[in-house]
Amino acid sequence: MKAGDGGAGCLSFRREAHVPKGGPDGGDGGDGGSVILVADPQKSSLVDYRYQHHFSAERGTHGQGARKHGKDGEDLILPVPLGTQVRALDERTMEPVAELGDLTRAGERLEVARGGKGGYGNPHFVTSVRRAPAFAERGEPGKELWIELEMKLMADAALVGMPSVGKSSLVAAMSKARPKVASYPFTTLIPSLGAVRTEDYDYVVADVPGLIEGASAGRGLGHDFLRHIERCSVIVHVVDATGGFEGRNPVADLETIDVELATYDSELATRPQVIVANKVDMPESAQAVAAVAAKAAELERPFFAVSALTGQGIPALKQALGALVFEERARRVAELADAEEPYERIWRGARRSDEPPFTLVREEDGWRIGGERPERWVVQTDWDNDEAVAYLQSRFARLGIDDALAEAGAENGDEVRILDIAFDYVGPRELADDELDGAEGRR
Ligand SMILES: Nc1nc2c(ncn2[C@@H]2O[C@H](COP(=O)(O)OP(=O)(O)OP(=O)(O)O)[C@@H](O)[C@H]2O)c(=O)[nH]1
Ligand SMILES: [Mg+2]
Repeated sequence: MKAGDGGAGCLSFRREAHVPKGGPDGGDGGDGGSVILVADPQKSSLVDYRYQHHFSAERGTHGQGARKHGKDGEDLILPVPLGTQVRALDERTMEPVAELGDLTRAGERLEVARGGKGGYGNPHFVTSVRRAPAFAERGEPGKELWIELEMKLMADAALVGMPSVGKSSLVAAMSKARPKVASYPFTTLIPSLGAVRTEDYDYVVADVPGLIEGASAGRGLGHDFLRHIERCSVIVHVVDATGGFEGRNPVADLETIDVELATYDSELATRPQVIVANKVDMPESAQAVAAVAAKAAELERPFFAVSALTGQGIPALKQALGALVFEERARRVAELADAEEPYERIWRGARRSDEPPFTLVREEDGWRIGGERPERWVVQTDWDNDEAVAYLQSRFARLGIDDALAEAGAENGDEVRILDIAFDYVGPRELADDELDGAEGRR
């Protein structure tokens, strides 16, 4: 991914017949476009990125005379399916080195490579004593990096409920998946996914490890798995119509789990939910089925009585759940189209706001300066222009780099490096007035 370079600021002075000594009037360079990934519910795979591997955003154009600013480059927007994980790769080893993001919500955006800032034109460097600055800034190069995209399968519907109610058995009954099923609680340790197919619908269900009272506070295996439910558009709430282990009351269980979901995230309480009473093959289930059905009616939620063991009621559940999932998908697409501001998250690199303005490291035969600002200043300096270089030195001094070097024991003639540029250290010096009176503008 290559973001657009910033355009160069312009070095120019007004020239008109009746103005003998025109003032500086170089325009600023435009900012380069960024490369942005966006989660698109209409994409179902990463096939667009299988054969094309290089993507770049537009560069900003250069500033011109008469204070004409350059144009900003267009961002490059790359659609990816929901459930795409994004990692930065080391450019030599191609091994992942950082998680950049996880695009799970329709419209979620991730800026993976930021466009370079445009350089300032020479009017920005006017001070009381430097009336005619004969330099301008170069544009900042756009960020460039290799990334890896991985599409994690995301479930449309999550099966939740107390342990041993038969969630994994239901995944097995609805799909070709064969998750582990056993008669003791907490058999499922990580969610298992099953692809459900009916004549009309394709969708994915996941079972979730059994939830218990207090799950939202981290009891049982709860907490980690409630996260998975957040991603699903429909909740399938499963209860055991036999009372199951410990001879439970399915209606009370239903209420308990609802409270846990709502406590974890109040939005989960409004998520479309269907209620499934499982194990209706067992004769003792009849009374509980009627009670759960009544509760479902009261809550105005669709209700299904099924048996994962015999398959009774499973085709009807698959069909109705498919219709609901597709309805939800359509609703989310429409919602996205209406959204004024798409849900946006921007990755701003590993830098933190409380980071020091620069770093100073002793190297074997010299010193190395790092940091976002000094590095950007260096790449934006026109090294063929002495005045620009002098201005850069004054910027360093103002940032405190000279003092830090002196304090660290730098000696005259030591080499000081920033990126791939090396300077000779010339010892502490007094700042001239015009150096203190700098035009920093937005930087
Ligand atoms: N009779 C009967 N038994 C069932 C049915 N569904 C599941 N079971 C049994 O119930 C027990 C628990 O089933 P699982 O599918 O492992 O339950 P789970 O909800 O996934 O359990 P955890 O993963 O531990 O939360 C097993 O012994 C299953 O054989 C059913 O429809 N009828
Ligand atoms: Mg299970």
